[in-house]
Amino acid sequence: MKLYTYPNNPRAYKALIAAQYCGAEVQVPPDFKFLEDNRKPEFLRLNPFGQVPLLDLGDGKAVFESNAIARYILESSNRQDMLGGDDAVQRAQVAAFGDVALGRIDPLGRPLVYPTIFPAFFKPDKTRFEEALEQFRAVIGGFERHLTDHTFLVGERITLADITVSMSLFWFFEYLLDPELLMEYRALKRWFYTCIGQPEFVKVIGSDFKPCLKRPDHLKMATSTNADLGGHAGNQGHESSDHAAEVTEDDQTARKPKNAFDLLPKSSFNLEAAKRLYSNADNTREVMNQIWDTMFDPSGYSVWVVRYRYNHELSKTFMSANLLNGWFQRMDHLRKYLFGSMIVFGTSGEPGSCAIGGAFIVRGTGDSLPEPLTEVEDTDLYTWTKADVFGKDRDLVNDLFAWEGKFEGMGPDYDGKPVATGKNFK
Ligand SMILES: N[C@@H](CCC(=O)N[C@@H](CS)C(=O)NCC(=O)O)C(=O)O
Repeated sequence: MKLYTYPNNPRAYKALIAAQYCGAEVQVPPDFKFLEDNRKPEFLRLNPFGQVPLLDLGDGKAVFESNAIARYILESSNRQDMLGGDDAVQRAQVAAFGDVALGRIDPLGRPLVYPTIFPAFFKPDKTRFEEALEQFRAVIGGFERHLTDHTFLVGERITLADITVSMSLFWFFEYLLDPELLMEYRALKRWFYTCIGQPEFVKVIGSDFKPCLKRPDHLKMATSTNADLGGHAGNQGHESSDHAAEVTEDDQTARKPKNAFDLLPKSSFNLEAAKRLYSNADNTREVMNQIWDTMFDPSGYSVWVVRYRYNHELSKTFMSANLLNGWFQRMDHLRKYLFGSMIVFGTSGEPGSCAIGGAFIVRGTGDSLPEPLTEVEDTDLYTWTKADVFGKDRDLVNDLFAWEGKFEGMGPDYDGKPVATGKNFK
């Protein structure tokens, strides 16, 4: 099967992610020329609308429309479970969420994010932006409502609906939904990062998704009168498309901050040696004491106890572990500066039957977390409390690194819950 598309197209990602879930072979011809080849008669015979992505099955057969393509790939590989299985209601729900993605999210790309992604083709339009943002908030508000008490969109596992909707939202997360705007959509954010952290998604989109940290200036200007969005100070003079291109470049630079960890004074603590010692330990608690007493440098590093803020939503241990996997992948670039031990507590059951907590050694000693860490999307899904490993918190921190113990002081979310699994960030 051949998938015609231009590179990095989230609509094409739907098919490629679906293929990862069922092991289907999908080739993306690298020599396909978008806006040229899709206008040729032989392409129009396969898709009369001349659009990509298009799945070419050979022998003159093809499937067009991104949701239909992903559906076909799953269906033809017997992954009916990902289409809602035998349950007619779930099948309809999978289709319904896909329809919302195509009908209500995708059309808002043009006013809301295309001027940033394709500044040469789309000029920002302030009035249209305002209107579209209202419409967008109405749609994502619906998803937020649904996801507040659902882990995934349909049923208890990833389905085609999660693929189609997350990929429709992909560019919005990348170019529009900055942390300020996302404050109101925490469940949506949690769900989106859970989806893109799944190994099948990571194989297609990579593990270094760069979220929107700062809305491009021309969009800030457009929202500067919107009290709802916090009333950004107006920026003048960014209306022309030339400026839009400039702003986009500035924004790209802003998204790659210099690493504040590297600017800190040298420390005597060899974090990598501590990680090695820990990994080879027979008695973790003993080794942690050795690390604190003979290696640790409190003038260069700090220790934090970390608690998931939304334990009341967690009902499955494997999904909780997936949250950690996704988070760790997104923090991959910070391994040199951090050493963490996170635990999934509890057993699968009702919401709140699981909890996530752990401890991290972090480069830097300030009372707030260093910026490179706060820039990782998942960081604010957790509360971070500085721990005193030379006093009252040593036992708790040692328990958290050892994945066993009394865990005294973790709080009521954790009380009486057994350790289900542990994961290290090292
Ligand atoms: N609903 C369609 C939309 C496809 C679409 O808009 N494709 C764009 C590129 S992402 C395209 O081919 N545009 C060229 C054209 O319309 O001529 C889908 O999800 O597959």
